[in-house]
Amino acid sequence: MIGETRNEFEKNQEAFINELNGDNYIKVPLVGIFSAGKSSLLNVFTQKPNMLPVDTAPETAVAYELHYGIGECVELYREGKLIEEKKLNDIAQLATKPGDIAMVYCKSDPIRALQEKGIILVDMPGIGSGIERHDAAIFNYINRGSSFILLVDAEQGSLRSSTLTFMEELSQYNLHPAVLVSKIDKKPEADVNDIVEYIKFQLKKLGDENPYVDTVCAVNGKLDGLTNYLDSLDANAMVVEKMGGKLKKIIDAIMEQFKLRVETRSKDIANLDGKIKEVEDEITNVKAELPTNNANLDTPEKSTRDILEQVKEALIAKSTDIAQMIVDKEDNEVIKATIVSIVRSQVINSLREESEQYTSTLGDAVQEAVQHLATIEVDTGFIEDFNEIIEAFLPYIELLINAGGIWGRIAQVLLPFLPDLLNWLFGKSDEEILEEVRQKVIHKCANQVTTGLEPTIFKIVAENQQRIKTKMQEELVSKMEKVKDSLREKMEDINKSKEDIDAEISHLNYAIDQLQSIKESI
Ligand SMILES: Nc1nc2c(ncn2[C@@H]2O[C@H](COP(=O)(O)OP(=O)(O)OP(=O)(O)O)[C@@H](O)[C@H]2O)c(=O)[nH]1
Ligand SMILES: [Mg+2]
Repeated sequence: MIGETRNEFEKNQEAFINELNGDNYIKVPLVGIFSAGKSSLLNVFTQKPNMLPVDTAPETAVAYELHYGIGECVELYREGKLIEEKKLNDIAQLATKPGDIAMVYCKSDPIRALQEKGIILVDMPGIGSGIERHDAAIFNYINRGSSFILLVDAEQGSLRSSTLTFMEELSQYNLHPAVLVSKIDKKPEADVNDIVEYIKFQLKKLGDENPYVDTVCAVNGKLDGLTNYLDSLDANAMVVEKMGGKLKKIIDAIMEQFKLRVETRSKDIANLDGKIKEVEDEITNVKAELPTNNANLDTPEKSTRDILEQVKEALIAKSTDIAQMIVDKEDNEVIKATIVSIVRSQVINSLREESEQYTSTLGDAVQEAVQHLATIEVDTGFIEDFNEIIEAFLPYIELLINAGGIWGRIAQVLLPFLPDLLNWLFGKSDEEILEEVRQKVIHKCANQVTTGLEPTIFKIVAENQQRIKTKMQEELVSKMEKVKDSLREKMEDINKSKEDIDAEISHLNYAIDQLQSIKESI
């Protein structure tokens, strides 16, 4: 490797190895409405009856990752930094804040066995246990593509809309949770079977072709639904898939450069000096400004309007469900959690779409603009793979969302309006009530929520567009540097014998073949 390729490889290699040496466990968060029995189930699974706090009131406040450790303790992390440590027995005394992660080190053999398989279970705050708590915790795991387990309380009879909405949200991110029906001691077996079938039907409707639905019971120690699912997870294969893809990209970048060098050295190029100078000038120009041929790009204002319109439509589409929850006098926190779930999944998907659209429009424009450059004569393909640019944006909105407290603000908008509704429902028919509440949801909730979101969405969109531009600029400069490296190498050929040049070219070709076979073996 030479020049820019070597620099790039060294950077990529370091990042890759750091990631490989880092936390490569598959995290499996247990989610579900508050009081569904998540912590109770884990207390039975770990064979540590009183380890995790359990109650009928919303109890679990942050994510608890269950690790094996002989010196039993719990460490509280905030934004990746350790801020507090306690004995495991004092777990309930941690001064937690929404979004914190608690690492629990417990002397539990089932946890050790799971960890050796590469899996870490995570106890999560319940849906409806407070917007900030639940959402900050959930977001930490959604982004990392974890496998979720959704606990559904058998006592509820069927799926509540809050649980359904959350299931829908996960499916929008292509995450298909395994569902476990809990507290089955409270229902006759026939009812439990009906619930299982109904949930399977719901999951299939959401695009999960082969849904995993089973039952558990903390009270009777019935764990096979949980253990069978955990046995079915191949953590190693999941890591290989994720890291293998990254390794292939690193290898591709090297191969691409070797091929370019072979090509450059194998053909006659007139006026090499002039060509190198030309490429250098082009690099300077691209560094100063990305050539875009007046692309018809959406302004941040226009993108923000589009996204908010889609959020509003999503809320309107769900307005009957929300109205039904209000009429049924469901817990306010649960209603808010449902609305936030609808808004969040729409915001994320719309932002992703806008990001893809912006990247491809800008990419096409840049490609067109650089067609006539001397550099591109040698190197035809420019940024074939937009995926990396788009992928990079998810962690970025996570930062903004967590920092901006966006979901808390949505909740503030909803707070004053929900209790109000119940006062004027008296004396009307069910249909009338539902329709009136639905209209209120549309007018108050959809409008206010989207207005409240506007500044944050605008900020994300504007920064994201800038990020895409910068990234594309860097990519283009890097491509041009590689062309320059290969032209320089060709310059040196003037002082070499034909045999030496042929030998070096065949060496490069050999390396290309080797890299190809390594790639195929991953
Ligand atoms: N009958 C019965 N009750 C259960 C079972 N599992 C849990 N419970 C009870 O349900 C209540 C809530 O249990 P938790 O384990 O705190 O529920 P959770 O899902 O962790 O709740 P949050 O942390 O608040 O989201 C407690 O009073 C438990 O005793 C079960 O299998 N059967
Ligand atoms: Mg709990």
